[in-house]
Amino acid sequence: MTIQGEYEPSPSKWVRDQVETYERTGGREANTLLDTGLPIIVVTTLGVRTGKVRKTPLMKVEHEGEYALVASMGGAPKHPVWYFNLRANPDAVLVQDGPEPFEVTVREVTGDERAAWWERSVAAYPPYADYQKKTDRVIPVLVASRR
Ligand code: F42
Repeated sequence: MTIQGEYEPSPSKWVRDQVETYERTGGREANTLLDTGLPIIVVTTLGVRTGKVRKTPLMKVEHEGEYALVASMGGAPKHPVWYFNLRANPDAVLVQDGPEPFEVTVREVTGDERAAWWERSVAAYPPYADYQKKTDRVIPVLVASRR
């Protein structure tokens, strides 16, 4: 399963290396955030300006077969760029959680639905709560569902 476009690896070396190892081993290696032991997924998006294929590791927040994608970027003041890629191209997205990527459709959640997913996100990765305290922006939560 692919998305049409040229793959442009992340400019950040640790992120690029994580994606490379995760893909090469079908998720058997590089499947946690650094040494936290907490699982990650790899999300493929299409660049909103370049049309290039981008691959972004995110924490795994799974519930009944759907996944939350939390645009936290460590509580930085700005949204990560992949968030805009997803908003612009919500149907050109893959999630890899194990050996093979699969197609998903992505939507941003709000209100009670966001609150429920936020609770699940913090349960999966408690530092998200600290990231929200660090920043004035409301951290976007998107939900990826299999197509
Ligand atoms: N980030 C999170 O926000 N949430 C997480 O849960 C999370 C978990 C995580 C786990 C493991 C890990 O290795 C990394 C993790 N990260 C997490 C970090 C995440 O993988 C991203 O590195 C981070 O969120 C920053 O995302 P970013 O998309 O802002 O990345 C920047 C550095 C980047 O790649 N920039 C590219 C560049 O060349 O500078 C551009 C990428 C791009 O998509 N460009 C678009 C295009 O059209 O191609 C648009 C460009 C534009 O300017 O409009």
